[in-house]
Amino acid sequence: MRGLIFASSYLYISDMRFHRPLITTLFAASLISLSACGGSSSSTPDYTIPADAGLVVKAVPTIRWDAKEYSAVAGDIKVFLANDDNAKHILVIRQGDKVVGDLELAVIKNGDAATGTINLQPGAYFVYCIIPGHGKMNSALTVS
Ligand SMILES: [Cu+2]
Repeated sequence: MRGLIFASSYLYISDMRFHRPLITTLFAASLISLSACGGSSSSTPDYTIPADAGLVVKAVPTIRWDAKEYSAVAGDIKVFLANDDNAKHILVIRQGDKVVGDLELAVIKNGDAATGTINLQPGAYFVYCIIPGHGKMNSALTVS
């Protein structure tokens, strides 16, 4: 940056005609890089699914999980939740209608992701969203 400032002030002193185009170019370049960062495409998710995730759940439009049934291996299960939907979701694991463990994964907006670990014995569970009105987000989870 020091070099750039020096270069532009040097040009300013030496030749006024070169100064303006340089600043304009720098400004335009920074605008382009800003829009490249801010622009999010729906086809390319912002998150990366951890390789060691034992349970991957995605919220998808409209207010659903991406599967009706999930499965996982008993023990410490790394749960990864991604939001491909546009609403806020909070995932918990339930057995019957009771929450199991203290896992609570929240994803506020599209592109958000959250990771947590829960220890589960073999059995039948549900992947559930505790947001009011999201009762459809209640998929079976078989742990074996
Ligand atoms: Cu939800």
